[in-house]
Amino acid sequence: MILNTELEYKGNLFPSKIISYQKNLDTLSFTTDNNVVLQITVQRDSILRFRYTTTGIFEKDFSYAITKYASKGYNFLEVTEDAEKYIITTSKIICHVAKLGMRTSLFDAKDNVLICEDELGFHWEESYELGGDIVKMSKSAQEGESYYGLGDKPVDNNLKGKRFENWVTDSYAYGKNTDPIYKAIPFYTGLHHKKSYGIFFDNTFRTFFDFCNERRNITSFWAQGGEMNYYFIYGPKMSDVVAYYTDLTGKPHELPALWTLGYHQCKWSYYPESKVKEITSKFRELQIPCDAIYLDIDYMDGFRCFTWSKEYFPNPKRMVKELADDGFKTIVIIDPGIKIDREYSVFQEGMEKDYFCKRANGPYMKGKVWPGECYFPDFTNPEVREWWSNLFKELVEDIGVKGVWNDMNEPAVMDVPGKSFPDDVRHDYDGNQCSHQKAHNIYGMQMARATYQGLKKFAYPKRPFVITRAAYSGTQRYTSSWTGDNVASWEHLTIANLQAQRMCLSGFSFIGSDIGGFAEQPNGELYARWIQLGIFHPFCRTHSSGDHGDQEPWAFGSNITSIVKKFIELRYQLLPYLYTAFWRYAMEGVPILKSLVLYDQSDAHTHYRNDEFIFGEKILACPITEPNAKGRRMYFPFGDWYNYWDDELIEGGQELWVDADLDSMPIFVAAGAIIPKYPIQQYVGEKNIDELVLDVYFKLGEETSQVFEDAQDGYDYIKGRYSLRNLKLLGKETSLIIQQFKSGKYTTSYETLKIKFHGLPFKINKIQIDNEVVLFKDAKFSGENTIVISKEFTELHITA
Ligand code: MIG
Repeated sequence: MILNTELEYKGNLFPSKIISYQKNLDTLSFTTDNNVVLQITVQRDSILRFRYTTTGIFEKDFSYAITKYASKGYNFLEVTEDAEKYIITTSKIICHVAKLGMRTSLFDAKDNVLICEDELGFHWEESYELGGDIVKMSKSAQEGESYYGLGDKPVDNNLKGKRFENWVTDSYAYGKNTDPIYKAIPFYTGLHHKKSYGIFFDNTFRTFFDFCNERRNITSFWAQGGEMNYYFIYGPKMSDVVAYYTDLTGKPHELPALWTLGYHQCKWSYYPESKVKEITSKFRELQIPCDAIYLDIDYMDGFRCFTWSKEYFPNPKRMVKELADDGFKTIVIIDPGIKIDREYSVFQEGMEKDYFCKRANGPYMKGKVWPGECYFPDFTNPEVREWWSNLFKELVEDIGVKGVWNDMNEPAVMDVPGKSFPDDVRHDYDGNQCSHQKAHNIYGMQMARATYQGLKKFAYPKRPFVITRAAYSGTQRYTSSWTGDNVASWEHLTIANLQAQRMCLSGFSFIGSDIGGFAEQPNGELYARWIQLGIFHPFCRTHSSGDHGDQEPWAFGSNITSIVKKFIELRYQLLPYLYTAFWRYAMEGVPILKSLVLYDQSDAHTHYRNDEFIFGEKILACPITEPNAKGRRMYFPFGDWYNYWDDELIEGGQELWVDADLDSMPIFVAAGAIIPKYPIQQYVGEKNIDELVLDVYFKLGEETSQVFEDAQDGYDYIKGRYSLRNLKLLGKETSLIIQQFKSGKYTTSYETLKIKFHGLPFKINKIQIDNEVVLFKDAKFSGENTIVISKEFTELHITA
């Protein structure tokens, strides 16, 4: 008898010849004679979904990433064939599917330029260990192609030449190029011949992306299980690709309360209560604006979630109220690990209701985290999410906590290989039971989602606020995020900049880093430089591990304190500008930070830039990321730019030296921009806004700007109670016209606009509003290039 226990190695397997084709409304199916089916679904004219199975049968179609609000529908669809291929045409894309081998090529429908083309195309390897297939896709890189995106990768903007893995991982003190780290966002954009497209590989298993690393002209992606299931998204503008991806995986379900865009102060940990109060009082004493104060794990009783340490926080409700009276919102951390403790109600309930994750053969998934041995709720079960959301009732409704910070939700487990659950742990996956291999990358997302549901319920009628560390595509619908345990080093300041830009390009704009660094301690110079970058990040929070000394704005001497104060004040002045950018992100998926390549992809100089970025629509910022710098060189994208500090005009399309001592940083405003500003407040809502400042930057020609305002919290804006000013500027040699188109039913608290002109090439001789001449004294014009006019104006006309 011959015994053979060696596995037969079949290697890569390929689709053979297409033998049948079917069209069912928006879905086209192609079947090969070796039983591979390719389903192409037309999501929109510019989005095609490609789904493959090797068994003739597809899994149940389920995705945590795709939102039910995603736009669907197309204007045009035609399928034809010739001897070699099928040809699918929408109004934006032409797709060829080869009859032999099933390879696809995608073209711009307008000019027939080849955008994206299979090399080997779809292929697979059978996986004896895991069952199913390792699914693979390879594409030919086009000439001069660059790649961007992939979530939180701490690498240079352009991904070309690198290989990555997506497996959500607790990564204390990660460094440049560490991979993978906390997030799995399997979405990238490609750019060549000035045209951009995106690929979203919606597969939650461990996935890999190779951008011309293994083979010089080949880009590939693959997963350790599940289906080859990806969306091809065509621009050709990269900003549209990102907006379409964000539409598909979801925009934030509501605008953030304005205060969440203020400055946040955090540390591991501020306790007891007296320490918290000492910190908050110091902010007010020094008049450094701050809206939120954080309680890290030590506020709890033995790290039991939803409890308080009686010793450190004897009366949380009173404390939270007192902090609120002083303008501080209290935010608390909540981890997934539930302490094994029969006296602890959350543990009891989780046991009674069978809500904790289990191993393949039945035992609970036991793991050590801060509380000691813990069990972990299966957040992939909708009933568990509902239960979890209700646990926030007391914290939010009764005690008055305003935000919840989800940490360790990769999930992180201490002292075990892989620092997480083993692969065999079972998950409900919303009724699609599976192992941790499939659920790992979305576990943290589902925890954040359940937390969000709780906040939404109990903070009502105010808006929810959640922060998460782990994320998968689509998590941006529920929560903000930070970049995890970084380090107080100059290199990490660069990394924070790259990560925030990359997250914005990956559909997740509500992002920030631990300002100053989590591990180790920055010196004052590094801290000041980091604050300068941090005020341009949508989420703006100082956080540190605390074991290396203090990291508050005043911890580095009075010189640094005043620099930090100045920049946090600038953040507060720019709140209406940032809020407007956030509104555009939440409505249209426009990223809040734009890497230069996303801002102007037609300029090849932008393809490898890392440091400069556009904040909102009109502000160009570039952090100083080296010690002892008196300035730096930076690239100016095309257009004219005003230096924010002295209004000097700079012509774009070149690299220049910019002075920036420690009390300054390179900030520029696009010519023609109208930037709204609020007065400096110690916290959002401290002052009644009784005048809106509009900084108007002259341009020869036309430009439009927007200002979006509402009640700053609550849901009335959804019912139309917002104020949107569309402002159109038209500059000529001797005149400037600003037209205002207003919409929305919200009445702003102020009656007047204070307009400050920058770079006016002429002396104001005449002011007209809505075709009537206005006296200088009525417009409070005193020669300073500042006038005050009614907020209701429709046309302002100033002339030499
Ligand atoms: O094992 O809660 O990233 O922000 O301060 C460390 C303590 C757990 C990691 C988080 C960090 C937080 C810390 N946490």
